[in-house]
Amino acid sequence: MDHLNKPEQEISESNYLNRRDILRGLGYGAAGLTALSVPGFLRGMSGSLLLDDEAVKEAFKPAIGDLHSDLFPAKKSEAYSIVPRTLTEEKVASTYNNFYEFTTVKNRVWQMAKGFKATPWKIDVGGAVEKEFTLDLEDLLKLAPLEERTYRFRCVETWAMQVPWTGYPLSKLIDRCKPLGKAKYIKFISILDKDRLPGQSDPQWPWPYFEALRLDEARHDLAMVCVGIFGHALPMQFGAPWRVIVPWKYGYKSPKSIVRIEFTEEKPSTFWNSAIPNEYGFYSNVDPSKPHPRWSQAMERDIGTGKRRPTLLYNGYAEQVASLYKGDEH
Ligand SMILES: Nc1nc2c(c(=O)[nH]1)N[C@H]1C(S)=C(S)[C@@H](COP(=O)(O)O)O[C@H]1N2
Ligand SMILES: [Mo]
Repeated sequence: MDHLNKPEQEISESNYLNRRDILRGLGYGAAGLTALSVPGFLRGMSGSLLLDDEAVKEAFKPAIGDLHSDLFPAKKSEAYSIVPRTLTEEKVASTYNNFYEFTTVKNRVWQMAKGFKATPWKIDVGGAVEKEFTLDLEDLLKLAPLEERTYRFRCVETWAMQVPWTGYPLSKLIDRCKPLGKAKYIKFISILDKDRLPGQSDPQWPWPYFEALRLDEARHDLAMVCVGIFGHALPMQFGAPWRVIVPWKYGYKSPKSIVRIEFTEEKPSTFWNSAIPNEYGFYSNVDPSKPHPRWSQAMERDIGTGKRRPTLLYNGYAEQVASLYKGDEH
């Protein structure tokens, strides 16, 4: 695997994360590794490479246990089952995550999330809706037929993968929420639970995680309510019991473990935009021609093969979504 030895420029959404935090996170002391070796070492190590099969199976366990296991695996979507690339292996995708509520160290998220119970779960719906109400997990899972869709996924940090998500179009959930005609945006708020989420003790972040979409983006057929991956309900590291998946945008626009939805007339702020406004905008559509202030977006790295390839405009979904945007909306 060529990426194992390749020293790379350190790419991280969190600009304050320093080398000592990384080493501590990996369980190493400060001695022994040279500064140059660290970023390459971290990048190349998907975690799974060092794990035996038994340990990795822990990473595949649904955070809702056996509940509703009869709904999985769901039927493959005819429209979205083919990806012109190799599917990312489950053990790779399940051990390389961004979920800052647990830790900023990607290959440790799954271990810290192990045993986290995502039941019971409630979702409050509010803001510009006919009537505020609360959904439970069963309502959410049965709101529309589940299907499996294989999408490309691209983090703003330049890593990328291809995985089969299970869920249904977000538009079905929006319809169920009955937003008022004046609603223009949908906002998602993730779980807040300092006792169970160690990352939320870090005061540098505006907890809880929150994200938003323009309502017409959210209603696009590609945008998904996601409740499963690789044919089973979501393990915690993927944002159990449900998250949103928006495959043409950078990964941070796909919020995990959502407990509240709000409809608004004004454009909401978002977690990353409020934390580091000059680096993360609202639209955040994947675009190889628009560099991040600290790195190029021209190329991406596949976490399965370690290979680099050119980034695709709208992450390869330009044909479907380009018409949603005017020139300045990136
Ligand atoms: N609640 C919450 N949602 C989140 C994040 C997070 O830290 N917290 N990270 C985001 C980022 S930066 C990415 S790239 C994706 C990663 O999704 P994955 O770990 O399932 O691949 O989740 C996004 N959703
Ligand atoms: Mo990301």
